[in-house]
Amino acid sequence: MAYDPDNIFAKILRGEIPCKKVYEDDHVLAFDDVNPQAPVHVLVIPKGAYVSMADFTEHATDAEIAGLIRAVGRVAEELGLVEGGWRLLANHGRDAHQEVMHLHLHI
Ligand code: DGP
Repeated sequence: MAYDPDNIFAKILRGEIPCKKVYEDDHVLAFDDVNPQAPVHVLVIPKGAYVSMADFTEHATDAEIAGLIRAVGRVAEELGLVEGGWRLLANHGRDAHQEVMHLHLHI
């Protein structure tokens, strides 16, 4: 599937739609999910244009991949989740009900 630059998370990255930011660096943006399924529900997204984990793992640079994974650990730490525990989830494609076609990891 081709990347659609008008997906909601692309608009958030461009600042065209607001978000409640919890973390940002050169590679990622993390923000509160608009429809939280847990007391803490944050989405971590790469800044690059990747539809899914398959797209990301095939085409992203090593620096982008390391940046995303490191950011996940950092966000969990900064949100105080490490001691109590937390879950990391990515919905991939139609059968997993991926709604937004820009890779996002749910914390
Ligand atoms: P998924 O099914 O994995 O594609 O989940 C998409 C998530 O994105 C869902 O939990 C709701 C969230 N979401 C959708 N639109 C927006 C938005 O405009 N802002 C924010 N913060 N989250 C959104």
